[in-house]
Amino acid sequence: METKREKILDTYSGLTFKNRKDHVVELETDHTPQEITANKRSVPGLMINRGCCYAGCKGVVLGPIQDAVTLEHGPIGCGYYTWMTRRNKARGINGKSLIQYSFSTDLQETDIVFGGVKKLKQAVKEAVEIFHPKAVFICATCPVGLIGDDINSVAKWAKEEFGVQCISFSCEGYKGVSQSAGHHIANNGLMKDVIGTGTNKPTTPFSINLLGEYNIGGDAFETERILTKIGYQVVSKFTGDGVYDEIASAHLANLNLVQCHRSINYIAEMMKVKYGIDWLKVNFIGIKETIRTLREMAAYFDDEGLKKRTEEVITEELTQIQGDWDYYKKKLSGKKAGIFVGGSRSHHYMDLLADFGVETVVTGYEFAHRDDYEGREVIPDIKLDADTKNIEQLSPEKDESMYRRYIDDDTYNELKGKIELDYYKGMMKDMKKGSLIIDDYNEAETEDALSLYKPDIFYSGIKDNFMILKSGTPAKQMHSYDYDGPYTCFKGAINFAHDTFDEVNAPAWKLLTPPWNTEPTLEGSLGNS
Ligand code: CFN
Ligand code: HCA
Repeated sequence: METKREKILDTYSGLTFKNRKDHVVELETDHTPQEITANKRSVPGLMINRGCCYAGCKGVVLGPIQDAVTLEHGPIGCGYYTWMTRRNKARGINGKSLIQYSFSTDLQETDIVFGGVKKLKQAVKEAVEIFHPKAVFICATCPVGLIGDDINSVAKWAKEEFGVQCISFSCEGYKGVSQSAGHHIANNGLMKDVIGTGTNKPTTPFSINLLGEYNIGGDAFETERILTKIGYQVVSKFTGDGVYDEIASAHLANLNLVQCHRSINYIAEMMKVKYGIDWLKVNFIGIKETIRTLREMAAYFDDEGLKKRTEEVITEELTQIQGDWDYYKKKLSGKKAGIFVGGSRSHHYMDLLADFGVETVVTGYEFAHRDDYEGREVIPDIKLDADTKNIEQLSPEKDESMYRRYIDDDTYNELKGKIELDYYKGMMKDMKKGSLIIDDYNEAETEDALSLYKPDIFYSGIKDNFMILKSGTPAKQMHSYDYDGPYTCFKGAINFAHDTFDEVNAPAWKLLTPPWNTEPTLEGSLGNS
């Protein structure tokens, strides 16, 4: 009998089938990772959900830093596209935050013909004079790379002219295969020019940086509340509610916590090599995951007082939510979910759903790498370059081998047999037989997955959200939380369950009939023969 995976792929013509078949996996056994192809160029013509390199650099990593002007050098559309759609929150410094602005040079045709450097210099000047930012980050878009405007020398000029930090990021949209390339470029720039330049020394030994927390819907606020209550000092956050000087002082913290494992793991590793700071992969999304994370952190610092305080806070927070947790578990248990977002979140939300007895049956990422799906063995302590402090600038194309970056393959293979390797779990390990995993999912595949798996709720991106709602499936948009949140830690988990419960039970769904209830679906002809 044809499997669900085969049904989805059968609608493709030959060449597309050949490309897509390795990106779609149906698990053959419970909790057993299978090989998947990821981090590859998309097929032209398919309606995909990915963003571009510029979106990853400007929109994702740099944009949330609240006292920097992130200036888009390019046509206004790119500035508009990355303008607050992500809904990062920031407290503001002395009542001021720059993240609600969209700064752009608004390049026109004449600038493309005659060059945009003059306009860029003027824009930097105005930004500095009007907004007095801590730094200006110039982010290039596609046309800038094509016409060759020298943004590096403009950044150098601005530094001398205005005495303000100015960094250029050559993150033209066409680079790499997705926004992931932009994460690398932003990370490299922050590592090279910002981290290590600050002097804010932490005052406790339990000092941490929270990496890969972008404060969507206030998530970072809730995580910080719990960490501070236990006694940790949050030196910096990358980059939600981010503050330039705090990020500059990140090298003075004692431990890096990596929440989003896709966008910022590079900085964690580079800081390990350059400053000897260990990092832990954490997850504050999900009640059980939060508890696991807090205990791992306490175990890392190995301090009796800290361990005791951790348990006290866990008990206190659990006591406050237990009634709601039981209630929503009863209401949601047995439901099935679909989740498709960019990188880390699909897996993180799977953990949170499991807390309420909801199984994720259909999932995937836009641009994750193989290890995010399959898990990966890693060498626990990369000390090899610590003496030389030789930080290799990462190439967006080479990141498949990130865990082996500082050693060649021969050394890796030699070590592999001899030392105990750490294992980082990918999403497949948490899924059951028959579940569907799609990499770089597109609209047609999402539609097919909906009709084949009929999830009770679907957590989506911005672009696919309306198509899912129109199919009659309750859906929540997970890039901005549909203006809800926070969803982290204990109270956030209850917020999430509450919003999910409301969505699933909205009376509107009774008025809609999914097309697959009245029309035959998946009628494509075999294109792979
Ligand atoms: S906040 Fe993060 S958690 S940073 Fe990344 S991989 Fe995007 S912007 Mo959209 S919501 Fe999404 Fe992740 Fe990390 Fe956000 S799942 S796609 S690039 N992402
Ligand atoms: C991005 C940002 C994005 C877009 C979401 C979407 C976000 O990577 O370009 O278009 O579905 O969270 O706003 O991921």
